[in-house]
Order: sequence, then C-alpha cells, then structure tokens
Amino acid sequence: MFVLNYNKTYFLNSFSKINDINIQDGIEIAFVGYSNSGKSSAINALTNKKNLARFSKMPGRTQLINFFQVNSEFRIVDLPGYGYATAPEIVKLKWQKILYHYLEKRDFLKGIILLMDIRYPLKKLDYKILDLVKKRKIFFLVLLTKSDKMTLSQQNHQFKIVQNELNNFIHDIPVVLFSSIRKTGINILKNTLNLWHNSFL
Ligand SMILES: Nc1nc2c(ncn2[C@@H]2O[C@H](COP(=O)(O)OP(=O)(O)OP(=O)(O)O)[C@@H](O)[C@H]2O)c(=O)[nH]1
Ligand SMILES: [Mg+2]
Repeated sequence: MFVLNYNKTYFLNSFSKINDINIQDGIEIAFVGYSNSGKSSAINALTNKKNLARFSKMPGRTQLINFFQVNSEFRIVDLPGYGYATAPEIVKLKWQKILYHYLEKRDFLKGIILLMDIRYPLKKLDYKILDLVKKRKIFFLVLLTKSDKMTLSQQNHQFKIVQNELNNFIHDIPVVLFSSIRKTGINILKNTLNLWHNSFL
C-alpha cells in the first residue's frame, strides 16, 4: 500500500468563490463541520504543523476554501465552519451556499471528513451533510473531536449514541474518537486517507 507523507503537506491556495477554483486534477478530501468543531486543528495535527491551517478561539476564523497539497495528486481542503452563531444571518447564508455548492458539485472531491465536537454532535446542519453524502457517491468518515474534554466512559457513551443514530441514517459509517491535542485518532485518520488515496491509484 502507498502511504502518504502528511508531514510534507503545504499550503496551495485559497478561494472565496467556487468558480475561481482553478485546480483541475487529482483528488481532494474536505474537512467539514460546525464552526469551532476543530477542522483546522485536525489538519494541523494530521500534518504535524503548528499553524498550517489557521485555528482560533474565535469561531468563524476560516473564511476561505483553503487547499493543502499532500502529494502531487492528493489534497486536503479546509472549509469555513457552518453555523457560526454570531455572524450576521446574511453572511452565514452566503457561506452555507458556497459550502454546499462546493460539496455537491466539485468533481475532484472524493471524500468528506465530518467533524463534530463530541459534546455537541448531530446538530441540524450536520444532518444536511449526511443527506448530501447519501446523494453523492463519496467516501465518508466522522470524527468526534475534542474527546479530551470528556472522561473515557463519557466518550464511549457518546460514541455509542452517535454511532446508533448515524446507523439509522447510513449503514456502517466509520466513527472515530478524536483529539488534536492528544493526537487521539490520528493514526486511524491517516490510515483511512491512505486507503481512500490508494483506491484511486
Ligand atoms: N480541547 C481541545 N480543543 C480543541 C481541539 N481541537 C481544536 N480545539 C480548540 O477549538 C477551537 C476551534 O478550533 P479550530 O480548529 O479553529 O476549529 P474550526 O472548526 O477550524 O473553526 P472555524 O474555522 O471557525 O470553522 C480552538 O480554540 C482550538 O484550540 C481538541 O482536540 N481538544
Ligand atoms: Mg477553521
């Protein structure tokens, strides 16, 4: 099996409009989830970089579609979080539209990683992503982030609740307990991306 070297990932480009995206080859995997769910931190942890993807205590930090190149044909994409609570409604809706447009239409998108804060999983807009995954033939993985905020027994309890609920929706969705701080779940994330990448070789 070909193993990707995530440490070599570098920033490629950012776009604020779908039509501006001029990258037209290879495959890409998007990190999706509510604002503050830990997308940028997960990309930093995956790539072993402190600040490749910008993260912040201020929700709504990521405001562009950011592309990172892992190797010549494999990219990861950091998306703006949805549902940033205190953004003006019109800004929220604009970004949701851009996000769904990208997730629905982008041909090079072959996989979605849905990140949910383990304390607040399965909110309204997460279900919209599940709907979209059902419609598109696309790889899918769920990370329950910030697992370090809970005890192990709380984590396992929450894990089962989420897995059961997801199973009602789509069968056999892989769910992973994840923490960027403790690096929990990083190896599963890497192995999953390696498998996805290999399926296109
Ligand atoms: N305890 C803990 N905090 C985390 C973890 N991952 C991220 N955080 C914190 O959560 C906050 C948000 O993280 P980001 O990575 O910026 O979240 P994001 O999903 O990219 O947010 P947007 O760009 O606004 O969509 C930051 O303060 C991070 O330090 C984690 O695994 N554990
Ligand atoms: Mg971000």
